[in-house]
Amino acid sequence: MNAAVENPYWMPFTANRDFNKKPRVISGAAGHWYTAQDGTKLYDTFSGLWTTGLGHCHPKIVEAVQKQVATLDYCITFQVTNDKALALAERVTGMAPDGISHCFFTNSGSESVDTALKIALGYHRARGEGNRTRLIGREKGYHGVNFGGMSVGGMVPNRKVFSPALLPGVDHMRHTLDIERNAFSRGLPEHGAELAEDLERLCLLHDGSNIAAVIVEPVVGSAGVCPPPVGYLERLREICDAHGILLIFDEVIAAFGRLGEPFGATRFGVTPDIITTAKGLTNGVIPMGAVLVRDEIYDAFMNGPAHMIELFHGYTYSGHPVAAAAGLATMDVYEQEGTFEQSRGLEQHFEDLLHSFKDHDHVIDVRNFGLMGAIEMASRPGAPGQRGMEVHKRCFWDEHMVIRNGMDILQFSPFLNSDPDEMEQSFVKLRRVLDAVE
Ligand code: PXG
Ligand code: PLP
Repeated sequence: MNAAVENPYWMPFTANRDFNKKPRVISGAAGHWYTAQDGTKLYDTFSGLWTTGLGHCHPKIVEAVQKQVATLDYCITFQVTNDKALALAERVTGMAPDGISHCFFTNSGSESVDTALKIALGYHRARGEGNRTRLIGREKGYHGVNFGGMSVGGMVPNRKVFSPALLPGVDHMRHTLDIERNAFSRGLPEHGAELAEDLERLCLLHDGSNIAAVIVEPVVGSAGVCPPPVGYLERLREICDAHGILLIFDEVIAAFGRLGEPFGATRFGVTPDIITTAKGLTNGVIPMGAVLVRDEIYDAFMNGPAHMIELFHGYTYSGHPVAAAAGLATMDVYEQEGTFEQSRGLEQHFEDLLHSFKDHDHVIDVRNFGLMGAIEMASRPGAPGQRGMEVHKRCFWDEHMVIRNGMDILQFSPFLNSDPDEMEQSFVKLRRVLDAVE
């Protein structure tokens, strides 16, 4: 097939023309391995797309989904709900920090973020502070691709084309990646807590009373795994408290075991006002997201005539019963198999394997926290991203391994229940590839 002409699928975040020259197509999976269309088994180093921490086709989740789809396939989601959505809301808020006991369902991380921003604006207005409209994000932040998330996000290529259409009234703090001072930090970098003062400066500039919310990923994911400097998140929380600003943790990647805890918030001991999630909520099996909010936020909306809708927001598929059944089965497995503890137990091994690349000629930094890791390679002069793409393709074709690269940064999201030897083998394969590429 001449895929460049014939492939009708416009693939997301993909170099379509390059892909079409030699398509990489998966048609099956089990546990920690994908099966390509030609039958080749490929090791998955990225748990899907940070999604599938329990491995692929987990029998308990498969069973729950099969049963649900034959019992209640869909149910109107407005003014009526289904038993699975109710049960999942109870389950997820039960794992959250104290004081967070309501959640709103979405279908993705992008929808969770836009929902969170809308809730933040609605909350302030409901309390008579409708002037609090400014939103603060951070350079290198990834908050999905919808207009709100893109506006607070800080990934240049995602914003460039849409720049004139982004939300007004948004500012960005500086990012915290500082390779000069923090290269090859194991875990949280030592330097950079002072960058949280950017928020204080924005409060001075606009007056804090005009700022609605600040959104950050507790550990930056997409932009190449940047753990927060020691003390940084704590300081953001203090500044938000001092100015009445809502703190949103975007935990689309961090939640549900990736940091060895139910949430990044619980791992760091810093409680935000809103937590956005998706991915690990259903092990990636059915698309679903959830936005968790502090009780004061929910309560602020519960005014006015009781027969009236309090929040004019919702998706056709909010709380979809099949997604919720997948979510419930996922939570069951996390609990029954002790997944979060298992994830925590793998951290040291993962860190050691990543940092064994410290002395490789191509490598300029290694970063990790929890089961999130990145190896940053130097870019080829005049061709940023080319070396990373070549590593990705060689891993696929030569080593039968799916790895994720963001330009020249290789990202790793091992299974929460990885086999330590398999994990090690994946880095042996990676080393062969790094040695082979120029
Ligand atoms: N927030 C965060 C923190 C994310 O990581 C989203 C929002 C958007 O979620 P949806 O479900 O709308 O994609 C994400 C998604 C990567 C990569 O290579 C990560 C994501 C998406 C695409 C690529 O790290 N995370
Ligand atoms: N566009 C149209 C014409 C619709 O009718 C709807 C939902 O009813 C949407 C967009 C939004 O779709 P969803 O609720 O799946 O986000």
